[in-house]
Amino acid sequence: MKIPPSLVLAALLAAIVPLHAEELRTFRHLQLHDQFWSEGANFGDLNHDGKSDASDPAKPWVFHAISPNNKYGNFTHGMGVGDVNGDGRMDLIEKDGWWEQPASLAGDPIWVQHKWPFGGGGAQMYAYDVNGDGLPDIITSLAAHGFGLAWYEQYREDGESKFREHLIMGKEPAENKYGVKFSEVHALDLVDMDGDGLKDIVTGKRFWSHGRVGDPDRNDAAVLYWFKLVRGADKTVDFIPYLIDDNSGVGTQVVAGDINGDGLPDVIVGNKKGAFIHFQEKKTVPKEEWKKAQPKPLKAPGSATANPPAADLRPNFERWQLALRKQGARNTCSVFATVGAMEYAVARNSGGGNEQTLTYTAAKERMCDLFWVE
Ligand SMILES: [Ca+2]
Ligand SMILES: [Ca+2]
Ligand SMILES: [Ca+2]
Ligand SMILES: [Ca+2]
Repeated sequence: MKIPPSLVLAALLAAIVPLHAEELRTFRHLQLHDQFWSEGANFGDLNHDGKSDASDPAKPWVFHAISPNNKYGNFTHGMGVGDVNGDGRMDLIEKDGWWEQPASLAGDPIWVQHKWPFGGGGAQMYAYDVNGDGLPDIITSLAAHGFGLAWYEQYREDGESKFREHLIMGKEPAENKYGVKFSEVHALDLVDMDGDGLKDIVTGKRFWSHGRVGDPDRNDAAVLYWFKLVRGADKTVDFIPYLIDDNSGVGTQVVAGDINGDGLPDVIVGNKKGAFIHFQEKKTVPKEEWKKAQPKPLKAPGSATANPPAADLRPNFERWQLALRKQGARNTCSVFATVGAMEYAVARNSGGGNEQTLTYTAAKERMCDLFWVE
């Protein structure tokens, strides 16, 4: 019997190749450029050809200068890509202003610089019409290693783009409507987190940017928030801070997107705390429970339930012949310490000595806790 050659080949292959072969996946390392330093990067279709400019990442990327060599540092903070003037061409945004993309990129022209101070150097910056008036505004953190988050409302004056700063969050809790503050605002994403059609800010604290030293409040909780953009009927804007987590924060980047395919944007973080995915979940709850979970605005100064304004008690202490002393790190004077001081003064003036009350005795020892700060 003559055996067909194809059968011979099949038998040979079966002997060589294991029956249950597995797929092995490997990855190629591709270096895009040999000179690139930055504390953050953005992708965008800068040359408006309809394709992301990283559409063929396998080929070396070509460097196009858009500015003179301004001796930017290796660790420059605050940069973004967005159409600032609304002409359909993507502009470059940085902490000192924005660079307007010219009509043609042929010959690599220098882009037109429009100087404007957008903080001291934050993280990823965005052009987005926050208040819905048709003009793109700028969203940025004010200091990657300090404090501050703001949006800059664009307005036009004699055809020029100008910007009005609206602080969302500062150094003190009172600078945010809801009392939120954190430092090291080193990464931002701008994503519609709740699907209401308005983009929201995702940001948080980059815990220990420089390790144990350097950055203010570096040991505070590594919080991660999304700030929900709400436009009021009266054209006002609110960013409601919803806490996502308090033990992860952000890195030099934070990315929000739907990771598990359920339609809800999730948040992914890598930093000195570790690597995290925060899956967004949605559930229907009774109205009371929902209300309880809402961030509460700080009480307005002067309202019936507001905290009393700070009082200067120095004239009283002078009258009671109590020495003024600096109180140390805290910049408030506790009511207990103040009452203790008054008891001390009363007891001394009535000849009761130093042992009249326990509080009074303690107060004498704790005098350094008292009074005022320059
Ligand atoms: Ca533009
Ligand atoms: Ca606007
Ligand atoms: Ca939204
Ligand atoms: Ca999801």
